[in-house]
Amino acid sequence: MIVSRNPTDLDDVVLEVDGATADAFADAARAARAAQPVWAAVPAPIRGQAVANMAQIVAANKEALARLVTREVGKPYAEALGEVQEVVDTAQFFISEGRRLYGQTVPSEMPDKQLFTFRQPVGTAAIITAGNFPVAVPSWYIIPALLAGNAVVWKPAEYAPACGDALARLLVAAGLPDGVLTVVHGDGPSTFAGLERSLDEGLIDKVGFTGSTDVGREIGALCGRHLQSPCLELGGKNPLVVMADADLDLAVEGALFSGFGTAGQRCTSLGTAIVQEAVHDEFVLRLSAAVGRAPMGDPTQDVLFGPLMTERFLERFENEHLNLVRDHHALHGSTGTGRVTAQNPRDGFVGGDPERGLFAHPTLVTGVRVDDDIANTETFGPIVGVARFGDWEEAMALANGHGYGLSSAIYTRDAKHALRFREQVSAGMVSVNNSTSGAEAHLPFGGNGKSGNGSRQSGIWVLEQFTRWQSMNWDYAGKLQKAQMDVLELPADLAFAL
Ligand code: UN1
Repeated sequence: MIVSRNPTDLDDVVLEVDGATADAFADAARAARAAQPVWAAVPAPIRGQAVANMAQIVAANKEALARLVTREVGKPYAEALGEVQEVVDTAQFFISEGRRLYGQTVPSEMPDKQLFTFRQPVGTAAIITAGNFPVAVPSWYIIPALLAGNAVVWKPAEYAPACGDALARLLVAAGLPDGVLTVVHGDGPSTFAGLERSLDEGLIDKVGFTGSTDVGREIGALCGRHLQSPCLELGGKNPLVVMADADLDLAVEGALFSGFGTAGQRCTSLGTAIVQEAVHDEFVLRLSAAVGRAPMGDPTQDVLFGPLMTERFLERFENEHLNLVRDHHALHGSTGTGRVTAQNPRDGFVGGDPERGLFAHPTLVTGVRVDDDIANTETFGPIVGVARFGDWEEAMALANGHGYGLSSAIYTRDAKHALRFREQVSAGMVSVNNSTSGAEAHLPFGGNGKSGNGSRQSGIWVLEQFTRWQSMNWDYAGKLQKAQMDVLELPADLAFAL
């Protein structure tokens, strides 16, 4: 049984649902496999019309869906509204892609022969998503996959099943035939077993996964054994470099939002602020004051961040991530560390009794060095490191040394620093004078190294994940023309004897 609870008030059970067995997962994949050709036969502009309906239906249910996001994962309501809007934006982008999905005409090396390319749907996609963006990130996969003529089996996070059901209901209501989009709930092990069984039986053609690097590795290995390349969107240790010439208040604001917004539970959340010597102490002073003042608490009110999403995240925050703090570090930012309780209160906590929920003090850790565990571990919670640097090489070592490569930011007034940073940073996404988080729905999203396998979501780029190129040649010469034959004789005076 999967029980989803409101992380602001654990007595509030949002949904109880039976978890699917591996067999049930494979059954859903089989049904999707059967439904897919029917859907693929619908002309792409008409599939685009279904996506237009999705945009309208989700927009019409925006507040209700956002309230559910806030209730189920504790995301502040204003952010939850933005998240639902991102689903609408994604749908709006793909409506007209139904009228494009362009292929190409390509010149042939033969006379009387023409060459073409077509985008073909991949087939059946299994999408497995995290709960920190319980509707927006799933929509980044599901909407383009459907538009391109695929069928989808979606496994939402086990701590956000109600958001999963709600979004799927809205999308299906847009006019999808039965079996084209199915939600399967399950825990990690049964989902993995179901995926393995479905791949073994040839029922799944593409896997999309957003989650941890460790699980991504296992999914990558499983897909690799089946000669498939999944779309993997994994963790990050996103750097934010502050140059001495930066607008310091802007940098502080960006660090506060990307470090502690969503309680640090974004794959694009700030990992380490990397601050040039000359402004380091002033930056720390201003950022710790800002963290100290930041409103946290009840996510239905006007707060920077609410609770951690599940007990598992709070437990890891307290027992693993806070344990990365060493003697040479100093802590700032709150009136305590760890869980917010009556004995360990947060000054200015917004809302009722924090002990009813899963609230954690925001923690700023200064004195971080390049080899520290905290500089190299994704922490996925309200904890941010600060490191100081002297020269550029030191800054880049801190920015890239951890081996992740998702998002990054630099604050500077000098174009040459910004451009050099873009060139040298390992991240797939770079912000200049903006926070590490806050991707837009139509710009490529994805990472390198431990953050993914180079796949990209969003905009036209995600179509590479959910379509395959098919090429066609059409010969009307009426006789066999052989390609790859040496048709042009070199003039004799160009033929050297080597
Ligand atoms: C994620 O945390 O998995 O860039 C995605 C952002 C969001 C997406 C984050 N729009 O912060």
